[in-house]
Amino acid sequence: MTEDFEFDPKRSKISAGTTVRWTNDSEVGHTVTAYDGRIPSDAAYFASGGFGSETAARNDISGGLLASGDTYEHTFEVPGTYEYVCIPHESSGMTGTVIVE
Ligand SMILES: [Cu+2]
Repeated sequence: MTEDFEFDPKRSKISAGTTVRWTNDSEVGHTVTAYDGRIPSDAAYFASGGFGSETAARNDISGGLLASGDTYEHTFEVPGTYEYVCIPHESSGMTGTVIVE
């Protein structure tokens, strides 16, 4: 059983080429939104809803929401550190980190 406002695990370490799948196992909507500038400079931006930038994701929060039971996947090709956030719960500290080796 996990809390409603956190990514679990909050921090994960994976190998390049790994696909990560986030599943919303809570009853409220969440986003997975990469922070612009907090991913490797040559890495592809990622966000639930398919947005091309953090700004675009923030301008359409509902478009990025994962409902209860929804999943979002991203394949990490470029080594480095990636930080991301759930936009509606940013103030609750709902952030996560993926380290790609
Ligand atoms: Cu959230």
